[in-house]
Amino acid sequence: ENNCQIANFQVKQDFDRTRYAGVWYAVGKKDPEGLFLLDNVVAEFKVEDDGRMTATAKGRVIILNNWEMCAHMFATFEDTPEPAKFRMKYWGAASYLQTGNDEHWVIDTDYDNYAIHYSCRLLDSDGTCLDSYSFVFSRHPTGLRAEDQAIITQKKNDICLLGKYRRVAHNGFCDNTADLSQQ
Ligand code: AZE
Repeated sequence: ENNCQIANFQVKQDFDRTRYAGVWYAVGKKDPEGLFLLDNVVAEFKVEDDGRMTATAKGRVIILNNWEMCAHMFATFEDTPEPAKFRMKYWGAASYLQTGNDEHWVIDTDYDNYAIHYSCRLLDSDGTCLDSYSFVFSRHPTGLRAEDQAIITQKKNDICLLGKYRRVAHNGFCDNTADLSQQ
């Protein structure tokens, strides 16, 4: 039973951050209000020596005055009592990029092929979300495997965002900057 109250959204059970680590290509996204990553979004998650999760991400953005650039972002994750739910503090390599403190929920992943993430920025008084974003990630830059597509469609429906996603293009726009793994 799901009435779109985010407290009822199921997240990945027994989430394993070590298996989640590594490079993920965004292949689909649902945008929040305001400025956001446009396309060419690639994230790399790590588990630090102290066990905390961190990430870097790149993606094409258009900032003030129609300036198109590749945003290079950093994030640290604060654990919560639920292993698949984090608070993500993030900031840009350049000061004119976005900073924030967002939820980061791993709705589902098989670790080897797909993941779907969810973030609610603004909760309504009835427990539904007024401003959310979500990424569908793949280990493969070419997209999801056919066998994973049905799972992702079901999960989009479960988080009340079915039909709200768009495909994320990868055309090399962010490929010429420093390797993500060196950050
Ligand atoms: C996410 C997961 C990996 C780490 C980070 C992520 C989100 C980044 C943004 C960046 C926005 C930048 C903008 C710049 C002008 C979820 C991919 C940091 C939301 C809008």
